Formats: sequence, C-alpha cells, structure tokens
Amino acid sequence: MTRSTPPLAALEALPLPKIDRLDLVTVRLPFVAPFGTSVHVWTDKEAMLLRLESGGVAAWSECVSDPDPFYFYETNGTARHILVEFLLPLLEPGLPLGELAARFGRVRGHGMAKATVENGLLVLIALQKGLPLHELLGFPAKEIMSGLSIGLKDSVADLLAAVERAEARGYHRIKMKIKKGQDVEWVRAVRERFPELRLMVDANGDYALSDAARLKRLDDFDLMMIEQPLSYSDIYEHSLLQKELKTPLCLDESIHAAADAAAAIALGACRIINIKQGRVGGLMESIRIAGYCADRGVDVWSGGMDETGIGRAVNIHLQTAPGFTLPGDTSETSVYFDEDIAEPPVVLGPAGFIRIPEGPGLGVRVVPERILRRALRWERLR
Ligand code: OSB
Ligand code: MG
Repeated sequence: MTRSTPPLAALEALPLPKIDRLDLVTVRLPFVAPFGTSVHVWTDKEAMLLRLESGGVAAWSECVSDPDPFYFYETNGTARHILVEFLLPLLEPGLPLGELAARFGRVRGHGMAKATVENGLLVLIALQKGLPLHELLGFPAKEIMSGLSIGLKDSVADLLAAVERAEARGYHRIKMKIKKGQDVEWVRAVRERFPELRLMVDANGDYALSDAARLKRLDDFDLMMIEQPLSYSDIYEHSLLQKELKTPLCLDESIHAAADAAAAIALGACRIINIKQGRVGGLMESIRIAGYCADRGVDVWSGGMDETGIGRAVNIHLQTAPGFTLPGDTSETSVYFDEDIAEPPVVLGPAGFIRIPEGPGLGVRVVPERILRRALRWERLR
C-alpha cells in the first residue's frame, strides 16, 4: 500500500541539534506589482522568519502565513503566538525529529507555525551534515518544472499581456485567478489567443455549489484543472461538483494534512492536489501526502505563497520528492521582488526548468544587510 512512500523513518530518527540561539524576524518586501485574488489584493510580502543557530551554524526558515487571515486562518500573529508559547518550548537536544512531530500533534492545526520549525530544523541538520536539503530528505537532484500564478487583472488586455510575457519566458504552465463575474469570458479570451497553452484557473473558494452550471462552462477550455472553486473548508461539495465536470478539480485550501487528502480522494472531491508545505505542517507531511497520492494515481504539485527566497527554495527542494508530477506555482523571483533577501534569485533555464540551488541546506545565501533593511521586528527568543 505504501509503494511510493519514501523512507520518512530516516528523517524521523534524526536527533535535534542543541539550539544555541533563536530569533524571530518579520520582514516586509514590496511586490513588483499587486497580487490580486478573489479573497484579497496583496501589495507586499510580510514574512515572519525563524533563525535557528547551533554550533555556529545558522539556518533560516520562513513562515508562509500572511499578516491577514484572508487566504488561511493562520496569520503571522497567530503563528508567533503558537511558536513562542507552544512549539518552540518543545525543542530538546537529541529528541528524534519524529518525536518532536508527535509532540507538535498535541497542538491542533497551525500547520504553518509547525512547518516553520520543522523545515528550519531540517535545513539546520542538512547544513551541519554538509548536504543539500533534498539529499537529506532522500531524493536525487532533478530539474524542477516552473509555473506562474497570474493574479486578477483590471482588463482582459492586461491579462493577455501577462500571459504573453509568461509564455515567452517559457513557463511550463500558467494559472490564472478567477472570481465570480471574472471567469468564463476571461478564460475564453486567453484560450482563443493561446490554444496550446497548459492553462488552469484558481478561484480561491469564490463559488458555491449553486454556481455549478457556470463552472461547467469552463469545461470548454481544456483546462488542466480548476483549483478550489468552492468554499475554503469544503471537501464534500467538491465531490458533488467533480461529478458534474469533465475538468479535474484540484484542492488547495481544504487540504491541511494527509487525512484531508485521503478524505478528498476517497470522496472523489478532486483528481489533483496542491501541496503547500506550510499549509500541511511541513516537509515531512508534504512528502507523506505526495507519496500517498502517487500510490493512488493522484497528481500533486507544489503550491506557493509568494515566498521570499527562503520559502521558495524550500518549495524547490520539496519537488524532488516522488509524486510531484505537475508543474507548480514555482516562479522566478523577479515576478514578485526587485530585490529578495536571499541570493541567488530563482530564474528559469532555457527549457523553462529551475535548477536546485547548489550547496548545503537550501543552497541560497540569506543576505543579512537586506534582512536588516527590511525588518519590521526582530525578536531574540533565546
Ligand atoms: O491560492 O495558490 C493560491 C498566493 C497566496 C495565497 C494563495 C495562493 C497564492 C498563489 C501564488 O496563487 C502562488 C505563488 O506564486 O507563490
Ligand atoms: Mg490556490
């Protein structure tokens, strides 16, 4: 039953290093352009970073929550609360990572806060062993597929221009955001202009089951999938909708853990799953879900939270795991930031692929001056 399930046991057995110093730093980076969705328009990235230091080695990790609860219930504020009061006090030198995950299990939900710690520890251990993160996870390097998420635009002309730029750049697939009243005609315009494009849409939960007839019209456009058309917490109604549609549904917001993926698959609520490592509680749960889905013929891809170079690199390493068969929301840094806090930026290679950053840990270098310049808050916890 667990054919593709990779050896998580090796990761669960890793002993925690002794943490000499712990810092939480909140940075704000302006976006190159506002990012519009059916739930909110973001104009900058406010990210909470965790810095773990052990024996002179420092690892950075990014909490993927936003300052607001418009996409997901966790916020930078709730994540800070959960980290400081409940998760970080559970760290203990020598404790196996799997036992830490079990201790974290007592805290219900708050996957983004949990992921911040688990991912940071994995990066720290990788750095200490001199291994690239993907190698510590147990997966060989490979070229990572690219994908771009295009936000809601003010006009069809703007949308077509954005798609044209992305297509010329070589992205492997393009996702466009939709919302009620900005859907069928907008998708039609893109499809007519780009008949061959690998195209999908993301509604971020804007529709109700009573909109099924409208959503069914999207079947005409050969979309790879429709992401989270119905409510952010729903699985059941997606299963009813999927029966009505030819186009595969993909769940994002509704999937918080392997158990949700199992329920969604059993109910036929989707044929594809978007795994955001933060939303599901970290790299290990992401690998578990991807393996579970692979065993059942369900494709998965890595979502994104318009992360800085730290979270972006985590998503890239994750995609070496078995099961990540589709291009994800892994785009070039320049789509979001003129200047990131990590180097080098993500760029697309000639065939649209992304190379895994080389070197131990994430393979990217966090630039301290840039963090200092962008820091809203710097809190030393230990
Ligand atoms: O629904 O996938 C989403 C960004 C923020 C919140 C939710 C979503 C997104 C994206 C952008 O679509 C993905 C990215 O480029 O990182
Ligand atoms: Mg989504």
